[in-house]
Amino acid sequence: MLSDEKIPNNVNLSEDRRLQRALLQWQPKYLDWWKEMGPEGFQDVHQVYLRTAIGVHGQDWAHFDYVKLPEYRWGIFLADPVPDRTIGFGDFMGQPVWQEVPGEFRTPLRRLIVTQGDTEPASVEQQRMLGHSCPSQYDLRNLFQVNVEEGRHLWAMVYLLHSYFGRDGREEAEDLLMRRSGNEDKPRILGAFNYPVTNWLDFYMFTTFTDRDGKYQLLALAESAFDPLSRTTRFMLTEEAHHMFVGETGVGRVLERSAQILTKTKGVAEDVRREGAIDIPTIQKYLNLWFSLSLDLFGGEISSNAATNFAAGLKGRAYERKYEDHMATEGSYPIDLYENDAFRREEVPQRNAMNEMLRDGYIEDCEKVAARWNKILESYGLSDRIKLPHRRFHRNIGVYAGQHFDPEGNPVSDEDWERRKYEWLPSPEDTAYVQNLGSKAVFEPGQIANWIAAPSKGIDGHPFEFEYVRTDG
Ligand code: BYC
Repeated sequence: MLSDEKIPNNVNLSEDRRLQRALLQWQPKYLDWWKEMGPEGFQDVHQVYLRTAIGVHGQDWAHFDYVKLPEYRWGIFLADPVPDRTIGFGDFMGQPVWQEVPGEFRTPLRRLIVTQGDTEPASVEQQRMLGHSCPSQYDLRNLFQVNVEEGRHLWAMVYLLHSYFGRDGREEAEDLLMRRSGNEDKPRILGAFNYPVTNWLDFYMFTTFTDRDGKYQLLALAESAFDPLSRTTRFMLTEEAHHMFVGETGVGRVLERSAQILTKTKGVAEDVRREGAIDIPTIQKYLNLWFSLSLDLFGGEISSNAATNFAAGLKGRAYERKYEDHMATEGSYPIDLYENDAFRREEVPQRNAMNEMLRDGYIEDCEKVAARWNKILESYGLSDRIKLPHRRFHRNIGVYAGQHFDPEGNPVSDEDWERRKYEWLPSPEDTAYVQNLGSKAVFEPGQIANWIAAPSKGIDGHPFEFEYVRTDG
């Protein structure tokens, strides 16, 4: 029986019988989905040392304990309301925020919530086989932590759909469990969430770059005039930070292992592979892949959807307060188009360029990550550096889709692209190599695969050697 105790929450679930009933009907379907599409092979006997959200305040918002994955307590938490909060941007700027959905914005708001919600189960589906190739117990635990929290983020969006969108919302909540990442007939909504994540380098890049899109989209939704969406996404950001930590430190440790080998052999990329680790040029190709896939998640550079969402107060910009002009009705934003073999700068009305502005902040954030990775290489005395590709590189959405650019952003012909693409993106051989490293999965506490450096510390004050995953009996 679903009760307050069974769904940890701070939304007075026990006092809302209608919502309780709706969630009661959805919960078993969610669990069926989790058992079918969640981490493969780790559902029954494994107990995982996991963080579970139990509130939204200070240090006490989560607690750590061993739990079997299907028994994780997925809860519903909203950040505390901001007293007298008013709308911070768009046509309704200064008016009180909404506690209900205005009829005229029902469809676009539902669409935003569904799109956000769809990414959460998608990522769990993409990562479901990774447990079998893990480089350490510590990493295995982090994978599952990310997975259960994406599950909780799905709950967060389903809570909004059930609470505020009536029958349509309930139907959408069901559909969120029906689509499948990479399935041709019923794919997930956004491109990157249908792309296979088949090895741990994919996973670390995904959690660095794709989860970071999550950060920026959640920041933009946290500005929403629809207060329940704002409060829900604000709390989701707390969990998102750990996912990006897993990604950034994961890639950092792969780079570090490479650097250790290069300094030892005073050698070249081939030595790294000969020693069974991942060479820097291959790491760069995976970076190019996941950064570009994630750039697409911001939508088109010139977007009337984005303009409508901003005007209506549904979705703002990340850190909206840092802007002086919250109306964005005047002035323009320059976008470089490539047409008839030449670049042409188009001045786009600001509201139509909201996706691009959000992407700018994201790229700036990613630059900082790349700089921190390069510090690792520098600390080993290496001159090798990794670099973000240009925003035009390998794009499938927006004004650069259907054209080819190299990682510096220079146009390349279709023929040159075909000839050179595996200089820039993982080739089938690269993928086979990286994939094969996972055939020697490491499950013993304190052990680490040869292709990655151990982390500098463990989780929740425990050392790396701690038994983060144990089996019954
Ligand atoms: N793939 O006006 P446009 C996360 C569609 S990640 C496929 O250019 P718009 C997480 C678009 O739907 C964060 N289709 O863009 C991370 C539209 O279709 P319709 C997820 C795409 O609408 C890791 C058409 O192209 N949250 O949380 O302004 C693990 C024209 O669209 C794509 C959100 O995305 C694409 N990449 O912006 C777990 C926030 N891009 O209407 C979780 C909510 C665009 O013509 N979503 N299209 O049929 C949004 O704000 C917007 O939907 C988007 C698109 C920013 C995604």
